[in-house]
Parts: sequence; C-alpha cells; structure tokens
Amino acid sequence: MPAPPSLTRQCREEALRLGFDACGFAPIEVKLRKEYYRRWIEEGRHGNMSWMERNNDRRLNPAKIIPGARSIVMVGLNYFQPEPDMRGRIAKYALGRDYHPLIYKRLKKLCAWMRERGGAQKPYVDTGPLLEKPIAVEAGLGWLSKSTLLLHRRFGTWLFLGAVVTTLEFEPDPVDSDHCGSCRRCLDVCPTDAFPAPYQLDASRCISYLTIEHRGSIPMTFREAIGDRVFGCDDCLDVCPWNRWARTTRETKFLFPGLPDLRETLSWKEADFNRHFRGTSLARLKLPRWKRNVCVVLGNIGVEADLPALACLARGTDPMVAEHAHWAIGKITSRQVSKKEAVKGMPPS
Ligand code: B12
Ligand code: SF4
Ligand code: SF4
Repeated sequence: MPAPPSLTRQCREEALRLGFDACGFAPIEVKLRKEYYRRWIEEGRHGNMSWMERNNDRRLNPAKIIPGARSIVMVGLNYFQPEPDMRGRIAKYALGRDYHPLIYKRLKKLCAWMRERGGAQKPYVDTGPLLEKPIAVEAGLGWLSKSTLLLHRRFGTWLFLGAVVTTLEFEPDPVDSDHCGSCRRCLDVCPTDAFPAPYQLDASRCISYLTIEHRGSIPMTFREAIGDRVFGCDDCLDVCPWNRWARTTRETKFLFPGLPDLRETLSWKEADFNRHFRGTSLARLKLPRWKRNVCVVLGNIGVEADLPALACLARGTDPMVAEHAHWAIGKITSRQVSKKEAVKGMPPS
C-alpha cells in the first residue's frame, strides 16, 4: 500500500532537521544503465579498484539489498569551501574531517526514525555496492552532468551523497532534466583527458584515482599533468558555471585546519602523519603514498630549497618513494638549468 504523502514530507523534514542540505525519494525499481556499467568494467575504466567488479547483482538491482525494499531515500550535504592558501592543492572534499562517519551517523538516525514507522533500512555512504549518482538523479536531486557528477541546481556539484534503502514506500520525486546544454568546460579543462566522451569518465586516467586509489608508482605519462594536486582534483568542478553560486558549507568539521609546508611533510614519520591526518579522508593514503604524491607535486612546482629534503628521500629505503624523489630532483634541477641559461642569454642591462 503506498505511504501517505505526509510520511514523505515528514521524512524529508527529518532529513533536513538532521543537517542534510537536500533529500529526495526514488522508487526501488530505479532506472540504471546496467549495460553501461558492465562495459565500463570490461574496458578496465575502473583501474585497480577491483571491488567494483564484485557484488554487481546487488549494485545493479537495489531491490535485492533487503527483502521487501520499496524506496531509496537520497540525501545531499554541501561541502564547498574557498580554496585555502597553501603550496600544493588538496581536493575540497578532503580538506577537513572525513565525511563518511559524519554522514553515516546522521543516516543511522534517519534509519531509526523510519524504523519507528515500521520500516527496515540499510544506510550507505560509499559503504557498499550502490550507484549513488544515478539513484540521486532518480530521486530528483539533480542531473547527471557531463563531468559524470550529480549536479544540484542550488549546490552544484559540491554535494556529498548518502542513501537509505528502505521497505517503506515513499512518493518518488520528479526527475530534473539535464541543464548542461552546450557547455563542455569540465571536459575541456581535464588535465589528463579523462573524459572519452561527455557523461563518461575513464577513472584510470583521473587525477583523483591516480593520487588516491592507485597504489604503486604513478605512471610517467601523468606526472606533469598532476601539477600541484597532492590529493584528488577539483578542476572539473571548479570550472562548472553552476558552481558559481556555491556557498561555504555549514559543517565546521569540513573546514581546512591548515597544514605545514609540503617540504616539511617529507621528513614525517608515521606518527606525524597520523597526528595530522587521523579522522580525515587523507588517512587512508598512508605515509608512503603521501610522500609519493608530494614528490610529484614538488617535481612540478618545487624550488631549489626543496632539494635537500628530496635528496634525503631519494636515499631512503622505500623504492617507490625514492624513485619519485629522484624524478622530482631531476625536474627541479632541469628547471634551474633552463632558468640560468635564459639569464645568460639576456643582453646586459
Ligand atoms: C568509484 C568512485 C570514484 C572514481 C570514479 C568516478 C566516477 N565518475 O564514477 C574516482 C576515483 C575517479 C572518483 C573521483 C571523484 N569522486 Co568519487 N566516487 C566513486 C564511487 C565510490 C562509486 C562511483 C561509481 O560506481 N562509478 C562507476 C560509474 C560507471 O558509475 P556512475 O557514474 O555511478 O555510472 C552510472 C551513470 O553514469 C550511468 N548513466 C546514467 N546516465 C547516463 C547518461 C549517459 C550519456 C551515459 C554515458 C551514462 C549514464 O551509467 C552508470 C551505471 O549504470 C562513488 C560513491 C558511490 N557509491 O556511488 C563516489 C562519488 C561519485 N565520488 C564523489 C566525489 C566527490 C568525487 C571527486 C569530486 C573527488 C575529488 N575531488 O577528487 C572526484 C570527481 C571525478 C569525476 N569527475 O567523477 C561523490 C560525488 C558526489 C556528486 N555530487 O556527484 C560520490 C557520489 C561519493 C559521495 N558519496 O558523495 N570517484
Ligand atoms: S577530477 Fe580532475 S582529472 Fe578527474 S576528471 Fe575531473 S578534471 Fe579530470
Ligand atoms: S561544466 Fe558545463 S558541461 Fe560540465 S557539468 Fe558543468 S554545466 Fe555541465
């Protein structure tokens, strides 16, 4: 029996009261491009994220998540904040505290509210096989943009997503239409050409993947394109015209607490890394991959003063870090040589 419209309204109010910025409802028989997903995996677009090959029966059929599931409640949380002034860039989503526990805690409260009304629930925030973006589209939160991100009319693409699969039946929200129009800024700005076509992403080329998910050495072909991005990338979000009206998040926990200069982090021990990054999204990187990424960034933007710290790493015991440090030293040194040659070639003043 369909739930009364008032239950849908009350649930949305509860989600907003819990601190979410947006909430919408999708039917459990949500439209997903199953073939697209299967092909994406077959073509290896997921790189080494092998977990994406598993649990596809559930991922592509959310009705199988809990017996008798009828709806999916989708929530959004604005995480925008202005770019902090620092050497090297960290993607905005990772500047403050990790969003997963914060959102999960609120989703569990929402689940408790639904349980009191007779529902059985399962919450998600990147915590299981669920295609959060296309489901958010079906829940009326926005449209799937050419950058492949969910674009909300008010919050743009700066919106974390979370979901609750439930046996309660809610009134589905109307689906918004695509308002990307003829724009293609996100596609053109991508430093690594990670979009084979609009609405399609080759994750294995994305800087977010290369600096966060990828283990081992960063392929040479991408090192210069990574530029000053130490963790993740926001280029395709930064250029989006719908993000012009973005307002700073209400969540003070997401705000950037500051960080020592990148050079200083090269001499960090495990305990230093943990002290600075415990409870943030950066923690999962672990120290060697942090240093690997810092080496790439210093190779691209570093100066003479960075050389001693890099030389120290180049003599270190971790072969992956040492190789990246050697690369960075080579890059900085060749920049210095060309600068000196340019000065030599200048006429005397
Ligand atoms: C794997 C993953 C990644 C991968 C792949 C990203 C991607 N675009 O799929 C990598 C590591 C690259 C990544 C990067 C980032 N991620 Co991420 N990531 C995920 C994760 C865990 C799974 C997504 C997934 O399954 N992708 C596989 C593709 C094939 O699936 P899909 O895009 O959902 O695909 C369907 C639709 O595209 C659909 N489709 C529907 N309509 C159409 C129309 C056409 C024409 C076509 C061709 C296809 C199509 O077909 C597909 C399936 O049927 C989700 C959380 C989740 N569980 O959903 C977060 C998530 C997508 N990431 C998020 C964020 C914030 C980011 C970054 C911004 C972080 C950063 N700054 O570094 C970047 C953005 C890069 C980008 N342009 O997408 C947010 C996005 C929020 C939002 N507003 O959309 C999510 C939802 C996490 C969250 N809970 O908030 N991420
Ligand atoms: S996050 Fe950066 S690298 Fe990844 S698709 Fe967007 S612009 Fe390209
Ligand atoms: S930059 Fe343009 S094409 Fe890309 S998501 Fe934004 S509006 Fe769409």
